[in-house]
Amino acid sequence: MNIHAVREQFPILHQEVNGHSLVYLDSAASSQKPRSVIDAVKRYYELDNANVHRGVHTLGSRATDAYEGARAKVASFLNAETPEQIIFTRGTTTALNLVASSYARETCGEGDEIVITQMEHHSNLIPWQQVAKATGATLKYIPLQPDGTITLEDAEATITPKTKVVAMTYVSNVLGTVNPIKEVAAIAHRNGAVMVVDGAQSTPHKRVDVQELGADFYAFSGHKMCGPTGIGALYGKKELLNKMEPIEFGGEMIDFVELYESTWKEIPYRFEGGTPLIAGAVGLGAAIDFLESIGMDEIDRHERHLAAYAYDKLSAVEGIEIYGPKTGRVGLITFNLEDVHPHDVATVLDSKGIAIRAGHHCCQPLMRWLNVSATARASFYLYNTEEDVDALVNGLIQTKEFFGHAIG
Ligand code: 7TS
Repeated sequence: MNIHAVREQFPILHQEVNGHSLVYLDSAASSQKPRSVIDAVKRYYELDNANVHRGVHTLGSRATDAYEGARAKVASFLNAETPEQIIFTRGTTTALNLVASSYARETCGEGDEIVITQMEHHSNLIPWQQVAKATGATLKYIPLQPDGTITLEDAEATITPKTKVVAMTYVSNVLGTVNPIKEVAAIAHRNGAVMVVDGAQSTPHKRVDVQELGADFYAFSGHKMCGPTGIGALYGKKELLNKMEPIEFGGEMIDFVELYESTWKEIPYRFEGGTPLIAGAVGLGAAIDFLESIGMDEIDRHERHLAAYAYDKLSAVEGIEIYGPKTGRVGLITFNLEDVHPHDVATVLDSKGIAIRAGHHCCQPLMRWLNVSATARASFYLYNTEEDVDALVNGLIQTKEFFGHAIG
């Protein structure tokens, strides 16, 4: 991978912020977009724009082909069995809520169990709380080890024949750990439960094969993987999707509408009521082409190298605490500096053109488990370099000095 050629393709990276060259280390929140994605969206609006699945006119056919072409690209990217198992959504949050509201509310009842972990993003936690409240099912947590990982023994002990749903993130957006989804899915299936995978932080960074993982449902967001905001998808096993009722009703998702009854289209259309984000899907398709042109294994390798480099360099900063295990992590590092609030860390770094995230990262239960109210987080993507990490480390040393003097 030629990092300079990659960086050339991201126009936004070549600017100064607060008088310094931008160092963007917040891709876990949202990634930047390459020229090819920006151009695909622009080209769509300039040449092909029309509504989909409707008219017979040429632009309508082109827009439909572009939209359905993007669905086929997503299916192939995830190794889904067929494109109709890909439902376009606004992103991971909407996709997980669809599974919770449509599948889980119908499937769970009093005495049943839903199993998750304490490292889940709120998007893969609150929907299950709500299902548990509405159905009388019990929400159970696979405990975390001191380093934030889970063990298969604990998964075996928590998942029982009463479990109907196991929902877990593939990659933690705070700890950077990769969960053993394939093994947990096997335990879920042995107990008759479905496996729901939050792929928000895995899909951008590593090769994903939903069939090999044993995922019954898999959710992800386009904006974290070089695509536009407002588009993502839910993959589901065909027999499960076919049984599910839509949760949004209106145009485009129906077969026949009578005065008091209606029937639904087949999957995926019954879950895509209303005019979809066509340009977003086109942009997502272009993002997949872009990522595949570099290679997911190559991206994974680059980020692991950066994460290891950053872990070593950051560990040498006095007074830093890094959360999560040293090895087996993807390209993000969550930390705190002794005696400096993470928001102050992020503010000082921003004044030097370095963008990181500070806060609870939509993981309040995990923050509580870590015994902190907030942390700082630097996250890397294919366009980041060792120089970016060096800038971060220097920025942190200066932050410490600045606050050290302020306190002293
Ligand atoms: N699941 C995980 C693991 C995530 O990291 C995120 C977003 C979501 C779900 C929700 O994705 P959305 O696209 O529907 O919003 N995580 C982050 C983050 O870590 N910082 O900002 C957003």
